[in-house]
Amino acid sequence: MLSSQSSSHVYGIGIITIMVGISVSIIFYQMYYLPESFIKPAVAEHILNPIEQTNISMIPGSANPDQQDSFIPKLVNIQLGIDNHVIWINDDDTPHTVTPDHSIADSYSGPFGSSGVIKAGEKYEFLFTESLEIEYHCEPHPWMTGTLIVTKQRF
Ligand SMILES: [Cu+2]
Repeated sequence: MLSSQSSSHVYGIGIITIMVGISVSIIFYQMYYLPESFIKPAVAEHILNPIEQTNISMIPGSANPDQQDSFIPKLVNIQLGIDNHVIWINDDDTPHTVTPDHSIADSYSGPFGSSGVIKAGEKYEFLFTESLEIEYHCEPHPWMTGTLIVTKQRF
């Protein structure tokens, strides 16, 4: 008699635990998984992991307005799935920024542009996942300019 009572008690706790577990899973799914899947569009694997990266250097002396070159290369054509992972490297001894002339965002990677200055020796990187054209500059040195043209892969 005693043992059957205690076993039904254990059984009850088991049911409650499962119910709570299911509720928590549903809440977690709705709060975290669903909004995430709505925000992030599905991007093809070859675009998320391109075969090459594009390097753009901020060359020494870029802070000097008399210098012709700053972002090298200045105009870059990028192909999605080939070289759409772009890295700016500050090879100068002065902090610079990568700032779009007009604010622009990639629907997967978010707003484009360095969040603050890129110090000497540091870098800023961005993964492009859709076709767009960006003109950008350096905030403290507006004569430093560059252009990116991102297009779909050409066969
Ligand atoms: Cu600068």
